[in-house]
Amino acid sequence: MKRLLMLNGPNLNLLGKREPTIYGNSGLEEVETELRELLDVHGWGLSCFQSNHEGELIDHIHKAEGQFEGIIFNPAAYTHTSVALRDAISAISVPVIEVHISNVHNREPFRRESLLAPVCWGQIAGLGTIGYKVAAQAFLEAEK
Ligand code: CA2
Repeated sequence: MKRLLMLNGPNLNLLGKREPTIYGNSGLEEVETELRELLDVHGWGLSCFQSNHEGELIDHIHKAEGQFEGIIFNPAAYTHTSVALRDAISAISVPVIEVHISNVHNREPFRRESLLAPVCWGQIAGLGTIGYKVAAQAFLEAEK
């Protein structure tokens, strides 16, 4: 069975509980359920992992090699800081789509820079949690 991995970085466990004007009302579990439903229609599986710890995210990226068709990754604040996550993505052959719920381009200037985007297949920002589904659609289309 073809499978995707959804990874979410620090503080995204608070999704739907705080700052709804920026990040919306849906919780992470709801996002995971909707994504699983979408993939299920196409006979694909989904694994999900959220962590507030950089090393745990790196471990999951390493373990994804050979296991998944793609990774949907919201690295949260690590997007703007983590050379280690960039190196982990570079070290695997599984394609990664970077997803941001908010429009990182109309917020503070430091959010405009992603250290990870240059080593990802693509980047989606500003579509709210719909962005995760758009990323899944891209992987489905690419595998047709
Ligand atoms: O827009 C995004 O998805 C971000 O990756 C979210 C990060 C932020 O640092 C990035 O610049 C853009 C922050 C995640 C914090 O998530 C929260 C969710 C609900 C309430 C509070 C924080």
